[in-house]
Amino acid sequence: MRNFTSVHDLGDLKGAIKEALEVKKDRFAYQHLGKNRTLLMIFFNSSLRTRLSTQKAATNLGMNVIVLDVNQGAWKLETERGVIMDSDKPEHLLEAIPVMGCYCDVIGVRAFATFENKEDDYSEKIVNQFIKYSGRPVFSMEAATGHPLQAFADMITIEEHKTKERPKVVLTWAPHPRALPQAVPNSFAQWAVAAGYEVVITHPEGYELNKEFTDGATIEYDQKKAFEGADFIYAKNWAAYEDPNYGKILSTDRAWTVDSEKMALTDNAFFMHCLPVRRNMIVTDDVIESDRSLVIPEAANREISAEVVLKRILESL
Ligand code: AN0
Ligand code: CP
Repeated sequence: MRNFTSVHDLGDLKGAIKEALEVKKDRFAYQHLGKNRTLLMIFFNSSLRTRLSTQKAATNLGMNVIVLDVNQGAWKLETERGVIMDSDKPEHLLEAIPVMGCYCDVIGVRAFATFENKEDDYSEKIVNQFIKYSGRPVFSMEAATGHPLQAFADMITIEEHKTKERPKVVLTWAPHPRALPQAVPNSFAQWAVAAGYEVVITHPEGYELNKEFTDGATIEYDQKKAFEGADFIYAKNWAAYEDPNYGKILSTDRAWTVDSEKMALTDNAFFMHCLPVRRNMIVTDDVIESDRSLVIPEAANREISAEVVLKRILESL
């Protein structure tokens, strides 16, 4: 595997999850793969888990790691070709990317949707320029339309906790005060369908996601009905996808907050969220603190998903 931006890059998902569970048993078994190899992690946006877990995974594999926060200490980057660069951005991405490629063997990129232009976001303009111009294998650390390292960690976590062959997995929208990308719900829906689960998505009207990612899932606008008999509840906020409201907040209705009353409708479901989470907006304190909450195991599995992805990229060099 050279690049990793989507579930399609992994090939057989079941096989990849199996490989992840093997890596988890002995995460230092592949140190030889990363010797004298350098990972460069580029962040256009903030991060706690991705930053720490990916660096940990790389060091498990014997790699050296460099981290660049583009907005803290690097030159501000122009991303549009053809502009007269007389603004506050002294450097163009078209020079910066190949320069970055000179100093490393693998590049991880975090570049969220900006919500300024839907076409630019959904064509993954930034990550695709890294793939095209860096000369290095590139993997997504959450791009405009997907967060595959998170979805991979979530699938590992579900496999570790499920008690049925085909659990009912519910992705629920929940309120949040700021407009958040569709990357996490897009990937979660797509990967959960690919994993063979029964996938139900519930959200207020107007929050429909891009069908390319939700194909194979059922949409249920009644949140309580969706929760009935669920084995896993995955909460996430996202801003509207459909035009003319792309990137907009249509609701902050706290009737959609996940609480213990709604969890009681499920089949003793586990609660999941990728973090960071706003308590008592997305989920109440008691639900996230309950013994059915998987938020910490999910975060722990980010080290494993990143290690499998880096391992496969290193094997291809
Ligand atoms: C980001 C998002 O919703 O995509 C990152 C989640 C992993 N969350 C925030 O910006 C709060
Ligand atoms: N879940 C996740 O990607 O967290 P960070 O934004 O902190 O990296």
